[in-house]
Amino acid sequence: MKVSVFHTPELTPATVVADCAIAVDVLRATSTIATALGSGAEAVQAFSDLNKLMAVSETWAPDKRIRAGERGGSQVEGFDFGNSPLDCTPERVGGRRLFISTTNGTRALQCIEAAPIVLAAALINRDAIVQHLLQHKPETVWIVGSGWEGSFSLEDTVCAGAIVHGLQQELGCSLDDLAGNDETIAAVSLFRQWEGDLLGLFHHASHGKRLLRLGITEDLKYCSQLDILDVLPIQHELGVLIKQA
Ligand code: 3SL
Repeated sequence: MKVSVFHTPELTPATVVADCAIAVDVLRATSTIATALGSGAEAVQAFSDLNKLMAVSETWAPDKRIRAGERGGSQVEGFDFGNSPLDCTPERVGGRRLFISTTNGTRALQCIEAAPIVLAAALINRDAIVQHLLQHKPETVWIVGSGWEGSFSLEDTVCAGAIVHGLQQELGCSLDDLAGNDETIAAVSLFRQWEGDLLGLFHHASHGKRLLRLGITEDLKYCSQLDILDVLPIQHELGVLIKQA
């Protein structure tokens, strides 16, 4: 298995695909997706375009859908949710489809949607991702960070590092055996430096600071937790993720 990390969708190769591609948007889209599925959402359908989300979700009965829309960290007017994982309680999302569009996370998912296996990872479900990779052993794995409007983000990179670190520990191999590019080595180094204080790292991250300015502190705490959710969000049809049983 060779794992390559790409910091943003823009840096991800467009002409080839990996056997397994993993989108990461720790703050907050993939944390929200994993939480919604863990709370019993029927599925999560991701859109980069808000109008398209509206049109497709309109074909669903109102009591079977939740519309989540975020731009710039804030909830889009007219949507049921913004992008807070803490909104995704079993009472609110259970048995419903979550239609979601966010600034960067849903674009990352879209950029890898052609891969044979597409997963959504965050720190909260890191071990579920590691266990899936150990079980299926895809030859090539890409971990694609969402970043922020084309720029590198600390929180997605540390999550990529956490996944590779977890794999390396389970396989007992060297990092060189696993790493498909230099970014992978850098991501693991970042994780090893900060694994004891992931919330502290979020306070240095530009998007962490953006959310804190908006008063979104509880989400940061929640998203900084490692391995608290045994949920594997996997693409079932184009743009639609379900929880793998
Ligand atoms: O960029 C994204 O996709 C988001 O997850 C941003 S936010 O955390 O909802 O502000």
